[in-house]
Amino acid sequence: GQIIHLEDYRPTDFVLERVDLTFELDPKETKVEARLIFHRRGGVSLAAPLVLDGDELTLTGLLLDQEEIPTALYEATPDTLTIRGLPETAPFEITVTTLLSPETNTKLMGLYRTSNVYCTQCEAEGFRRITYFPDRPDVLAAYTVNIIADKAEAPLLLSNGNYLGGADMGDGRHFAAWFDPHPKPSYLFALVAGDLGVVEDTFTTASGREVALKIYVERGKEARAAYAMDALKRSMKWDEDVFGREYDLDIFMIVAVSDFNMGAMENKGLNIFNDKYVLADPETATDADYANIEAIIAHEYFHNWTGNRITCRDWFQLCLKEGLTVYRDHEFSADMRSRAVKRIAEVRHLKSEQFPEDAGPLAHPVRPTKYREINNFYTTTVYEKGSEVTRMIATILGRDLFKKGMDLYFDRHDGQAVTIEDFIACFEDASGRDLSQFSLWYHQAGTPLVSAAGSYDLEKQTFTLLLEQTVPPTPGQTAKEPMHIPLRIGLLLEDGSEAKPSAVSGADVTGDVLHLTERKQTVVFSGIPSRPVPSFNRGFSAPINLHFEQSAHDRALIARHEADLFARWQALNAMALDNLVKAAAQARNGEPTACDDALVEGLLAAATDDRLEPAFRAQALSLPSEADIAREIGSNNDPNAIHAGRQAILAAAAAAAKDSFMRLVKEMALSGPFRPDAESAGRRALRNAALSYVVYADGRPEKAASAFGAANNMTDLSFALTLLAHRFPGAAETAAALAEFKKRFVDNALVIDKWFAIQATIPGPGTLDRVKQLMSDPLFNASNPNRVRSLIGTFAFSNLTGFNRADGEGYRFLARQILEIDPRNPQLAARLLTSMRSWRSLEEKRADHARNALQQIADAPNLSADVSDIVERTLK
Ligand code: B3K
Ligand code: ZN
Repeated sequence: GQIIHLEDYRPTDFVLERVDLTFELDPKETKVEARLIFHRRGGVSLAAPLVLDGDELTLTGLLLDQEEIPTALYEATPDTLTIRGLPETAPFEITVTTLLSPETNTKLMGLYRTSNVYCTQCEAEGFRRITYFPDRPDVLAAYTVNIIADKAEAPLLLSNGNYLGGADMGDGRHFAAWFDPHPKPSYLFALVAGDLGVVEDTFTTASGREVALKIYVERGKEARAAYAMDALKRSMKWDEDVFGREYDLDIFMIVAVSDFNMGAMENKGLNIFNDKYVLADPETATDADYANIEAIIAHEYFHNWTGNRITCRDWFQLCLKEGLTVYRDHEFSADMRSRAVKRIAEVRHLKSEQFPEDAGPLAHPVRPTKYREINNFYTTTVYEKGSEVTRMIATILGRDLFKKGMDLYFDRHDGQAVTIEDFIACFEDASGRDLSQFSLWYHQAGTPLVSAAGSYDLEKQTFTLLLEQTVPPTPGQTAKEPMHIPLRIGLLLEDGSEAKPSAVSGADVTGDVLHLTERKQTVVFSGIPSRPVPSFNRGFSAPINLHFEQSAHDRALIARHEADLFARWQALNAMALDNLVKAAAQARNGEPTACDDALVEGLLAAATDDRLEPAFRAQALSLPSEADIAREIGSNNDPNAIHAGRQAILAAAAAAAKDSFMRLVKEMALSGPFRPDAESAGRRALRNAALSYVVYADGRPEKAASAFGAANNMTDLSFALTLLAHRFPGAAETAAALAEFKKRFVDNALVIDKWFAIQATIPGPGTLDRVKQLMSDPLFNASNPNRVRSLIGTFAFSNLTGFNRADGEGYRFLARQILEIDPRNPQLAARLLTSMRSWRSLEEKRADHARNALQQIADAPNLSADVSDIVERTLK
C-alpha cells in the first residue's frame, strides 16, 4: 500500500445524494445492488471521471440511469471502478451490482458470517468490500436498505435507521426495508440477518419520545444481556443530563456476535458488539467484565453524537470521534462508580499501553499526518491520549466554558464531517482563549517529560520550583516545541494540611492548575510557612512523565494526607516503583533484595484505612506491573530480573504484614446474593488483593485452593485460579482447579478465554510449551479473534518472562503465528504484532532475537499491508 498524506486531502469531484441498497443474501453468493445518485460538484471539469473504491470485488452489472454503460466508458478492477462520460450538472443514477461470498470472508471486514449470522463491519474501509463506493467519511448520504433472505435461515433482517416494512415473498424468502434519514458515511452502514434471541425495553427521551431498545444475542443467552440493557438506559439518560444529547431514531439496536475483530462498532442505530462486551452474569463474568460492558455500551452509544451526527472529514481526524468519545465514556464511568478509582484505572491503562507506544517505534501524533494502513491507527494514542487531550481542554477552560464549547460544537457542526481544527475553534470561540500552543498535543508525538526541582527559603517564606519540559524525539519528528501543560499541583505542609500561597509568580496559576508553557520556568510561591511537600499532577491532569527526587517520607506524607485521592495512590505507586526498580537491579546482580519499611507501612496504612472505599484500598495494594517496572528502567531490560525483584518485594511485604492481610480477607467477605455494583466489586477487589499477600506469605497452595472451592462468582473464582496457576504452576491443586474450571465452562467460550489467558500468563520460560499445547486443545479455534487474543495475544502482551524467553523462542513462535494468521485476518495479525513494540528496550541478546524474528516476518512473501506496515515501522 502507498502512503496517504493529510495535506493531499481534497473533496470528491461528485456529490453523493442518496443510496439505495438491495441485498439478496446467500452464504456463498450474495448479490448486492447499489443505486447511487450523484451530481458533479460545481467547477469540476467534464473530463473528470467518477472513481469508486472497491476491495476484492466482482462487478456483475453497471448501469447509468438504468441503461447499460458501454465497456469503453468504464474500467473495473477488484479495487476501483472508474466511469467516464457522466453528465455535466444533472444528477444521475449509477447502479452497481456485485457478488460476494460472506461465508469465505475471513477478514471480518465487509459482509461476513459468524455462527450462521450475516453481519457487517465497515469501519474504516469495509464498505468497499460490499460495493464500489466513494468509501470515505466525508461522503454523507441517507440510505435505504432492502434485505432479501431465506426466511428459515434469517428470520431477522436488520439495518440502520427506522424499519419501513417487510413481506413474505412466497418462495421461502422474505424481505425487509429500512430507511436511515440521518446522512451518514459508509463506515457507519450495518446489516445483520439471522436467527437471534432478543431482549427488549424502551427509553423515553427528555423530550418525551419513546425509543424501542433491542439487544440481540445468540438464542439461549438472553438472560445474560440484562446488564448491558441496564447500562444502555443509564448511558442514554447520562448523555441527556450531562451533554444535553438526545437519541434521534425510533429504535436503538445492539447485536452481539462471537467473531469480531475488535470490541464493538457504533453503526447508526445498529451497534454490533463482540459478545464479550454484552454477555454477563455472576457465574461467568468478573467485576472487570461488568465494568467493561458498561463502558463500551456507553462508548458506542455516545458515538451517536460524537462520531455519527458529527463525523470525521478524513481518517487523519480519527481522534475527533475516538478521543472525545473515550473522554465521554470515562466521565460516564466516573459518575457511575468511584471517580478516583476510575481515574487510577485509566492512568494505569494509559501508562501501560499508551506510554510504551509513545516511547517506541510506533509512536505517532494523536492527529497523524500520514498513514499506509488506516486500521493500524486505531491505537491507544488516538483513543486514550486523545481522551487525555480532551480532558486537558476541560481542565484549562473549566467546567462551564468546556460545556459551552461542546454545545457550540454540536450546534455548529451537526450533520458535518469536520476536523480537529474545527473542534478546537469551538473552544476558542466559546472561551475567548487562544489554544494554538495547546494544539501541539494533537501534533507532537511522544510523552513530555517534566523535570522539577524545588527549594524552600525559610526567611523569605518562599518555595521556588524549577520546571523544565522536554518532548522526546519520535519517528519523523526530531525537534519539538514546548507544550502547554496544565499541571495541577498541591503544596502539603508537614501536618498534612495544604499551604495556601499568598502569591505565585513565574507561571499562570488558576486554582491548583499551574500552566507550564515554556521550556524552562521558575515559579515562586510566597507565604509558605514551612518546607512544603509538592504533590504534582493531581488527578493526572497532564499525560506526562514527571521526574522529581522525593524522599519516601515525603511520598508517605502525600499518600496519607493529599485531598486528591488519585494523588495519594500516585505517591504510593511512585514509592513502590522506587523499591521495585532497586529490587530488579539487585536481582540482576545476584544481591539480596531489600524492601523499605516505609513502603510496607504506606501500603498497609492505605489498605486498612476504613475511611477510604475498599476499591481504592485495593488499588493501593496492587503493585506496579512488570511492564511498569520495565518502562521505568527504560533500557537494557532483563525481564527475569524484573520478575524476581517484584516477587521478592511482594514476599517481603506479605511477610511483614501477614496478620493485617488475613484480617482484611475476613473483613471484606460479602454475604447475600452477588451484586455487580461498584461497592461490592470494591470489597471483592480488596479481599482478593489481601488474599494474594496472604498466599505469598504462606508459600503453600491450600488457601488459594480453598478460595477456589468457596467462590460463588467469576471474580473470586478466576482470581483464585490465577493465584494457583501463577504462584504454584506445578501443584496438584492447580492441575485439579484448571481441570475443574474447564469442565464447568466447557460450553462457554468467553469463560474458556479466561482459562486460556490465565495459563498464558504463568511466569517463566515453560509457558511457551503450554501455550503450544493449548493451541491444539479442541476448545481453541485459530480463526476466532477472541480465542487468538486470549491465548496468543495475552502471552505476547502480558507474559514478560514467558514471551521474552532468553533463547528468543517466544519471538519466533509469535512470528510463525503472525504469518499463519495474516492471510486469513490481517487486522488481527497486525494487532498481535504490536506486542513487539518495545523490543529495543530489552537487553542485547533478547533484542537481537527479537530483531531477527521481526526480520523473518518482514522477509516473508505476500504480507498484508497491515502487517508489513507494522513490521517495517517496528524495525526502523
Ligand atoms: N469505531 C470502532 C472501531 C473501528 C475499528 C476499525 N478497525 C469502535 C469504537 O471505537 O467505538
Ligand atoms: Zn469509539
